[in-house]
Amino acid sequence: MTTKEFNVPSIHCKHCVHTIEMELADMDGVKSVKGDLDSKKVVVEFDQPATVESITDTLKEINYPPED
Ligand SMILES: [Cu+2]
Repeated sequence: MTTKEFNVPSIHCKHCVHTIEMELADMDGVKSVKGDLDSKKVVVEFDQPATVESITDTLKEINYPPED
């Protein structure tokens, strides 16, 4: 299991957090997703076939691109 924290500056309300949590939780290999409105961070626990790259791609597709 890998845990990765993503910075997602475009999170601006609880609906954003909800959308991100639902979309990422839908991915094969993603075990848990916890988004935080105040810090604009999303913590994802995952195994293969999910990867940092595939999670990043999904976040971009739904218009919540992660930043370093
Ligand atoms: Cu929002």
